[in-house]
This record gives sequence, C-alpha cells and structure tokens, in this order.
Amino acid sequence: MSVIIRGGTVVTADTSYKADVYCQDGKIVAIGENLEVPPSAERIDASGQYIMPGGIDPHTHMQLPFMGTVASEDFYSGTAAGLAGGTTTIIDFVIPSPQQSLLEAFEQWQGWAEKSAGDYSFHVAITWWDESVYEDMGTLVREHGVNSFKHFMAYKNAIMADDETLVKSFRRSMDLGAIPTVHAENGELVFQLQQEILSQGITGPEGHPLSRPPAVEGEAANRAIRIAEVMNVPIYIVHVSCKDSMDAITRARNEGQRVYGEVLAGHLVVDDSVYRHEDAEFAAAHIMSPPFRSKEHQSALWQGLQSGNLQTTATDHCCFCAEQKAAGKDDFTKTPNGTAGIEDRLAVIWDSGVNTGKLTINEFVATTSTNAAKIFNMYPQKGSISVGADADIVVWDPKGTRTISAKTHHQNIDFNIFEGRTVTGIPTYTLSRGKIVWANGVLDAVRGAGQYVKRPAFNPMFDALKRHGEVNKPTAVNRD
Ligand code: URQ
Ligand code: ZN
Ligand code: ZN
Repeated sequence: MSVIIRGGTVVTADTSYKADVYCQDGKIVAIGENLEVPPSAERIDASGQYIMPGGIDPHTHMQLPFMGTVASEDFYSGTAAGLAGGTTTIIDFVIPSPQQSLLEAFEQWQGWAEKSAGDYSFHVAITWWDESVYEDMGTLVREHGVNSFKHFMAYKNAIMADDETLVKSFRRSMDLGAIPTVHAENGELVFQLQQEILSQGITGPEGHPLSRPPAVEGEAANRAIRIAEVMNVPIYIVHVSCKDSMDAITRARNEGQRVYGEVLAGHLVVDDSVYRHEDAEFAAAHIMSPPFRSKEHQSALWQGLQSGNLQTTATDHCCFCAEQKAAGKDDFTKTPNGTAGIEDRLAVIWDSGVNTGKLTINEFVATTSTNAAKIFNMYPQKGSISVGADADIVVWDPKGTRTISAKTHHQNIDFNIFEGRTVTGIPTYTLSRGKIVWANGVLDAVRGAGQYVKRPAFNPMFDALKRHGEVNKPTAVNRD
C-alpha cells in the first residue's frame, strides 16, 4: 500500500516548504519536489493545502469507569472520531483502583484498547502506594514502554494521591527516567467546599465551579511543582485551566525548572457562563474538572501557548451522555466529570488560534502534535513529517469550513461543547500508518487497526529532554 501526496506545503513544528510526500508500508519514505512514484500509488491532490503530522492528543479517557458509570466513548469510536478530526495518536490513562495491581490494570486497559482504530499509548496513574506499586512502576517502564505516571491531586475518597504518594512516586519516576504528570486541584479543599455549598442548598451544576475556584488549582499546581523541584524531576501539569496555575508554571520555568503544561481546547474557548445557563442539563453537560473558567483565564492560557510556557493541547476526552450526567440532578457532586473534544481539537485551535494570529502554523503543529511526541518520547516516530516516521499525516484545508454539532460529529456522546461553532480550517485527508482513513468527509476507520505505541524511558538525568531538539532514542538506564 502506498500513497503520494502532491502539490501541498509541508508544515512542521520548525518550518514550512513545498514538497510531495510519499508513504509506503505505513512509513514516510520520501519527501521532495516532483517525486517519481509507482503508478499503483494512491494519489492525494494537496494543492493549496498543508501536509502536517497527525495530531497527538496526550489526554483522553476512552470507556473510563468513573463516578459509578463508564464513559460512553470506547477505544474504537473515540479513536475513529479522532481520525475524522486529524488526530492519529492518543495517550490514554490506565487508572488502577486503590489497592489494584498496576500491572493488572494495565492489562485490563490494553484489552479494552485492542479495538482502537488509531494508535494509542498509556500514562499509568498512581492512585495508591506500597512496595508493589514501586516494583510495578519499574516493570511498566522496563517491559511495557510506559514513561509517564499520572497523579490525581483531586477526587478525595476515590483516586486522589496524597503528598506521601506524590513524593514517593516522583522519586521513583526520577530513578526510572519517567515523567510524573498531575491533575492539579487540591482535593481536600474541593471536598470541603462541596460540603459547604451543598449545605447552603446549592445542588445544581452552578455549584460545580464554586467548589473548584482557580486558587484550588493554583495551590496544587504550585505544590506539585515544588515537590518536583525538590525531587529534581521534570513535571507535566495536565489541563491547566487558569491564570493561577499558569503563574506557578511560568515562575518555575523562568527559574529554569523543567515544567511542562497542557491546555485543553475546551478551556481555551468555552467560558464559565455555561454553568449559569437556564437549562440545567446544558450546564451539567459542561461539568468537568477543572471547570471552564471566566474569559480572563482564557487570555492567560493563550498567552501561555504563545509564550511557550504551555507546550501541548489536549481534550481530556471523557464522555458522559445526558442520562449519565443526570446522576447529579439533585447533587452536582454526583455528576460524572468529563466532556468530549477529540474530533474538534485541531479545527477549534486552528480557527481560534491560527486564524486570529495568536499561533503560527508551525506553532499549531508544535502544540497539537510535535511537542507531545517529544515530551513523551515518541518523536520522530510520531509528531513529525520526516523519512522513516510513521505515515500519520493530516492534509489540512485552511479555507474549508464546518459547523460543529453533536448531530453530525462521530463522537459517541449526545452533546458537543463546541455546538454551533463554525470553524475555518479542516482536515480533508487523514492517514493512519499510511492508510487513508478520512477522505473529504468519509471515515474509513478500521476496528483494531490501531497499534500500541511504546515510549522508552529517558536517561534518568533527562539529558534527552535538555537536548530536546535532537532526535535520538536515549537508552533507558535503570537504577533498580
Ligand atoms: O479528571 C480527569 O481528567 C478525568 C477524570 C476526566 N474528567 C474531568 O472532569 N476532567
Ligand atoms: Zn484530570
Ligand atoms: Zn483527564
């Protein structure tokens, strides 16, 4: 199987240039002007369009068991929807229940993910601690290609990691050459505020953002960053939603600490007025954590991307339909947290970022694909248009338009937080390992075609991250 993409402009995180791209047997095999290729090659006319690395979404939760239900999007439908939007790789999360073996949970998620239509990898959450967790982290790094461990500082009485777990897991991550990531909200504060708000008789969705003010996120982000500083380990803050955590990241980075930040497409363009909507079901559909914020926080997030203090964009794609959200009808704390976005991330960020001049097309590629590949050590296999890379490619029409709606999206959820938004800039083709899976509005996703992407550990001194731009596979050096 081979495909020639002619007439387009290749856009990478660093530069843009006219060239054809030839893919064969799942890899990019040639890039250049007027390439000679076999007549049997499938042809894509990319005239007037951009040829970019397929999007990487470093934050999804397909079919997550959470808050008494299971996310409605599974690994097949979710990765297929991603392909329709130009995203070709996801990093999902293995989230062991407290006291559950990490290896057992990892096998469970691997089983669920076998039906994926696009490529996938896993962060593994550290939701409890004992000697077995310490050992399993080593096995996951050495044998299963895991190099990132997640910590939920929120969700008390469920999956919340306390400071002791953070300290021990961060130290272990450092020794293994893995990077810790955090959901930064102070779970004790959230719990206390939830009880106080409920006691005031506020039970509707408007109570959700009241229980998770920006200071709750700012405190946790700063605490995690400081612990990482003392443990001398890099750290990645997921779904940064407000100025408070942005400020914590910016301070640390200005002092040379290796801190990375991720922002969700939703947090960049959806504001907290949704929680005051007259339709409580509409408001509840937006319950996710951290919550959507007021507009001044959105400006801080865009400045974070523009300044380089935020490196990646994601979606936290975690779908719950109306009847699932209704569990919190009389008590917002019982509403399963999560919203969708995997299909719309690229178009929303292009439309609100590139078309407005906030981001260059190269910064768009960096923040939707390449930076995540580098931080999580999949580059240049993923996140690049280079010879030898996987042929994960999106052909992008900067003039194409689409109106986003739950009526037409491919996501398995009855709601869309970008409903009605008309975007300019859309994918006309998506290739997953060299196969055309999206072509001018027709999705040809293949159940089970997705492959697990192993991500090697970094040298424990994280030299690879310091070199960043160099493309090499540092050997994992374990100090077990
Ligand atoms: O917290 C997360 O990232 C998961 C449980 C998805 N839900 C959410 O509200 N963000
Ligand atoms: Zn989270
Ligand atoms: Zn999440």
